Amino acid sequence: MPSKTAFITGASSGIGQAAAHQFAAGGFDLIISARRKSRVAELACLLEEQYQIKVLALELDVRDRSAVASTIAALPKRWQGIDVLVNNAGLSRGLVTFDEGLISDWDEMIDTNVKGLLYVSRAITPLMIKNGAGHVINVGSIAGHEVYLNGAVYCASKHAVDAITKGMRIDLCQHGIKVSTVDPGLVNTEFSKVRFHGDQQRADSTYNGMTPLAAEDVASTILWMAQAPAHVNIAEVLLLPTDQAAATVVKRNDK
Ligand code: NDP
Ligand code: 8X3
Repeated sequence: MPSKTAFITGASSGIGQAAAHQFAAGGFDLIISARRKSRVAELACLLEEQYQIKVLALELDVRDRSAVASTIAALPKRWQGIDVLVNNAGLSRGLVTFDEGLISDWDEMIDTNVKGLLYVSRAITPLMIKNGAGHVINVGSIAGHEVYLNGAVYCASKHAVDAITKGMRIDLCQHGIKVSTVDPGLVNTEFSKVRFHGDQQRADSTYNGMTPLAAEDVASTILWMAQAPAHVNIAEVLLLPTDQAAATVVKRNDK
């Protein structure tokens, strides 16, 4: 049986990188992308060697509309049969009240989490339609289910991902394309360091006294969704650490 191909955005770190490992172990050929080319290039070499699969590493800023369109249009024919798209690239910037929010942070979140996901999906779903099948798995968040203090714009961006997921599912159903979302709670990745503009101490304090999800926990869920039988769409998974009951309800063993 020919191998399947998965395209994973934001594969240079965290959930995307872990997903690349797990899809590779599952026998998928991979297109992996991120802005940090050296990281995805290194990962590609490692995965090809470890799992005897083919990996194409792309430098791609999902906010760059024309780069997204031209990069995907220029994919060699061999890479145009994309079975699974994991829209994972995303970030949070800042955790402050609305009146103190930096508009540059808001732009970055909306441009990446919402517009970037749209650009990539718009370029790849016509290829899936041409192939007569496909599966788009969006990485949403508990922040797409709830709004919490100081998180208005990040939460808005993930609420938008939720709406886009539902809309894509409705529009693409007629073409046999599955559209799903995995919505994690707290996951210990580079996410909090990015949110706090590089403040590692503040980032680490996010997980004080609790056990967060690991990137691998989310990655194995994404792979499970991708490997469901053709007639089954695992449409939505809310994935929380046992220590987390809601966005801001976290059991902590404070010293
Ligand atoms: P990381 O910061 O570890 O990884 C984020 C990835 O996104 C990196 O590979 C980064 O690559 C990529 N990325 C960011 N901006 C862009 C861009 N403009 N173009 C292309 N790639 C980009 O965080 P996570 O792994 O945690 O985050 C992955 C997804 O999971 C995000 O969508 C996030 O919102 C979501 N999520 C995270 C949770 C958490 O608690 N960690 C919980 C719920 C959801 P590079 O910088 O090299 O471009
Ligand atoms: C990331 C998890 O709780 O910081 O989406 O919104 S949270």
